[in-house]
Amino acid sequence: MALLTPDDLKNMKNALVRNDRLIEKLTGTDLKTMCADIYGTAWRHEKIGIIPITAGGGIIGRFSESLLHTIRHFGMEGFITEKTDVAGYYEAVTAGADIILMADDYTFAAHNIRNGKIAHNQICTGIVYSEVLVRTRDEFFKGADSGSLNRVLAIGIGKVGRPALENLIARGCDVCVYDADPAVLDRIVEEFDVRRYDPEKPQSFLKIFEATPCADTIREEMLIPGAVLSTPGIPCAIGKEKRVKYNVTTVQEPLGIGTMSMLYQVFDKA
Ligand code: NAD
Ligand code: 2YH
Repeated sequence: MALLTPDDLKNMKNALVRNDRLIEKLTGTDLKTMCADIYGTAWRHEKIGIIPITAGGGIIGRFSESLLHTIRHFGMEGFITEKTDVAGYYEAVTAGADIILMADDYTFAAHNIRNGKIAHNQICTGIVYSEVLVRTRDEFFKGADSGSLNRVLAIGIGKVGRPALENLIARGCDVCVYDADPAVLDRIVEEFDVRRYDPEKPQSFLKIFEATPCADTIREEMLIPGAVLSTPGIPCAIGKEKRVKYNVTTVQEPLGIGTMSMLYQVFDKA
């Protein structure tokens, strides 16, 4: 299980602003509007309680603070409990929290204690990053071959990649999959109507989704110049040199985009 580190979060404030603007440029709507549209929900001034959790690897520096920053950046109300764990849960509920955010080493959950809805970070992250590709407007890819616009390469079909893949298929994309684990790849091509990416017979793409814990997973031959890469994977799947050489637009941020997706999943219907 890849745990976030304080270092992963040190530039998240800038990254959140940059990525929100980028999402608007690509899709025509900002992150908040996009999440509301994905889930058909709306924020109705629910108060969000963030509980630091000491279990397992313990408190991660900047984690709760980054969640609070995300909430406030998007104009919502929230607080971090002074106490941790069960005492923090009691504090959050008695202080009037409608939604609880908390994470241990395995699960980062949002629980709306008014309507009972619960969201999982890995699922919601996969959904929102894959939706960025689905919603990127064709005009963004000036002069591109129209056959490439619906094709997506999905790399890393784990706990984030799988819900992303399911969403891409449900949204009508023609998906090619790659995972470094041959057993995962075999299972996925058997289960879903998708093609396997064969590194021996490279293909190039305008739209790439990536969710692995490895750097540099995007090979040059996978890229059509001007491609959009939507990747929650940490560290980033592409280095600066390749990004510049192929003019790749990269959506990547370590925590806030997935958190917004979780919150909108647990809000009430619009
Ligand atoms: P996971 O372990 O469940 O899945 C990762 C998948 O990637 C596995 O199937 C693995 O075989 C595959 N893989 C590993 N190395 C590869 C490589 N070099 N090439 C191709 N495939 C490779 O992990 P996960 O929970 O799905 O998380 C994936 C990444 O997303 C992690 O880096 C995690 O920290 C990150 N993440 C980010 C956010 C965010 O908000 N940005 C949220 C959740 C997870
Ligand atoms: O980073 C994690 C895990 N990988 C689960 C999240 C899935 N993307 N957990 C964060 C732990 C936070 C810590 N317990 C705290 O500071 O409260």
